[in-house]
Amino acid sequence: GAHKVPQDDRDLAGYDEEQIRLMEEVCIVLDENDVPIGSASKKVCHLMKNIDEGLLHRAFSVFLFNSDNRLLLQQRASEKITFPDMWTNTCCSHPLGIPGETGSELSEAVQGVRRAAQRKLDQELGIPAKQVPLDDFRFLTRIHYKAPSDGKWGEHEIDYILIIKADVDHQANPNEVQDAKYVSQDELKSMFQDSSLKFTPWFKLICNTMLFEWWDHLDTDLDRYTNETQIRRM
Ligand code: DMA
Ligand code: MN
Repeated sequence: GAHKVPQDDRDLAGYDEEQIRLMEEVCIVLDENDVPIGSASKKVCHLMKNIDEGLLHRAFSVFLFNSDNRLLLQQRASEKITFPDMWTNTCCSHPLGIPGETGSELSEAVQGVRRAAQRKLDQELGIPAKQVPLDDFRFLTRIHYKAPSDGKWGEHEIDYILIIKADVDHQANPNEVQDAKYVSQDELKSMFQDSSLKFTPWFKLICNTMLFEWWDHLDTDLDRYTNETQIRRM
């Protein structure tokens, strides 16, 4: 039979070996209401030809603030297949179609993305799990968005937004992250003025709509923004 091995995959030829391997991860395929309807590889979920046919998957975005309310940003590695070299929020990825990370009830799904967030903060940034306890991740809302990367690849996700306040140790995994830094609101706004810097589309979307309002309310009444049940279509 015509069994395809990943190394012979023409969609992935020329990319970093580790990032090619990660394209075999199993993502959660959704309907428009965030109900899981199946699973597909990370590769299949991020090919624009599939996205153009409506394929949608579950994701998360973490915004980690230290005790001075500075936000940890990362610059994606050049090895990333989608959105390489761009500055973005602390950590983004996908809950996998495995026990503990998936679910159809909102509370179960949130718990699943918390586990995935803890897993990826360690894998991308070397942040020990015990410094980011599951219960400390606050779920804000879900964003349904679509964004092309380079023509061949892109995103089409329902993205769970998580905020955590924690003072952490971090050491970037260079295959994922080429730079990381904490910024104040003013420092982030001046980064946006620097035309030599590129930002991911989902980070820009969240910054242009909700981030600075949440940021202003971190220590006072963030509760009024948490556990939103409506999916924001953007
Ligand atoms: C995917 O992020 C998730 C969002 C919200 C865009 P990513 O491309 O960084 O995923 P991964 O780290 O798993 O490659
Ligand atoms: Mn994705």
